[in-house]
Amino acid sequence: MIQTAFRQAEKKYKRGQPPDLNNAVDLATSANEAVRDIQLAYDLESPATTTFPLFRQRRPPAYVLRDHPGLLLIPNPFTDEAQRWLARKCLCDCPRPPNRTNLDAFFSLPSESLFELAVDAENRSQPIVNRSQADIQRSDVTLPKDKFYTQPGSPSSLLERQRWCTLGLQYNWTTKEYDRGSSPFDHELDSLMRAIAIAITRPNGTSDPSTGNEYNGNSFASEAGIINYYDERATMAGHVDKTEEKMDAPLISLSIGLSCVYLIGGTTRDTEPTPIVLHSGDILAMCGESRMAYHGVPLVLADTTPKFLSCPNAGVDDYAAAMYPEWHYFAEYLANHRINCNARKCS
Ligand SMILES: O=C(O)CCC(=O)C(=O)O
Repeated sequence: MIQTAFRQAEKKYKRGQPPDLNNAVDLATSANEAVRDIQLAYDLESPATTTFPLFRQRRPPAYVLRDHPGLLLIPNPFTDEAQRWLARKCLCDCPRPPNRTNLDAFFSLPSESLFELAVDAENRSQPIVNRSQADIQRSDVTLPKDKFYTQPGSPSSLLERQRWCTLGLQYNWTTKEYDRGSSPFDHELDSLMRAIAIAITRPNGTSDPSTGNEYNGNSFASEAGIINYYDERATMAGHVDKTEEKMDAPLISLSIGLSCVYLIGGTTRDTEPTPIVLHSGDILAMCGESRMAYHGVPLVLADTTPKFLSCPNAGVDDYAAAMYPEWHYFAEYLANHRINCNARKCS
């Protein structure tokens, strides 16, 4: 069987132990010929919905991949507090009804997130959320829906099996369409995505269309999104996101926790993809023609979560101290997981 160039690259990274990152674009380690500097034409402004600064700079360094016009990268522009806040959003606020997760088909899940339930179960004396003892008992286990799963799952065992959660318009993985009706998209997360969409509008200004993003970010709204949860062995196969009715708006994607190798190819699997190492806090935006490109994650890189996220005492000296009295639980999760949170405009 003939293997496509994309498949070959996926195999190379899945097999490589230790991984060979020599040809990968890694903006944290060196300048790379595969990318070109671009100037953001608009400020990256912290939205009014958050009470602390999300970004370290208004005009952070930004790049476009030379071989993939429209594939824009902003290496971690976030404050440490913002990354902790994002982790909390992705673990506690978003993966709960009416948003769906991969576990919904098999288990009757309670209204709290599995992360909160797992923490409560371990730490009865100081619950992360204020719930009555009766609530905690009830949500101690989650009931199987199907005879295939005969045992109830404990929150912590199910948390390890939580792979994705859908936001806003709920994506139906069977029909590969968005279901009618929608859950509200987290307002603060949407404000953040809008701020990014505005900042990446026509980088270098109108005289340089070669960056590949002509979209006016003021028109952006997060209508659908996915949060992907990767453990150290998890991968995402190459695919194109093309369910959205209109593809002219950027797909904005954020990484938290472990680094990974991300492959970006062309409109068929025959194009050899460019490997990019994505780190915690990096913003990647698929704009213009790159929006139709095959992409995937063949490898998560162990032991790469920054200390301020993986250290149990992180946050004690800053704003996060009040918000995250139970930070060590987040730290434990983030030390060996990557979270990707992405947003799309569909209409
Ligand atoms: O995890 C990533 O960075 C990519 C996620 C992705 O491609 C998707 O959700 O469609």
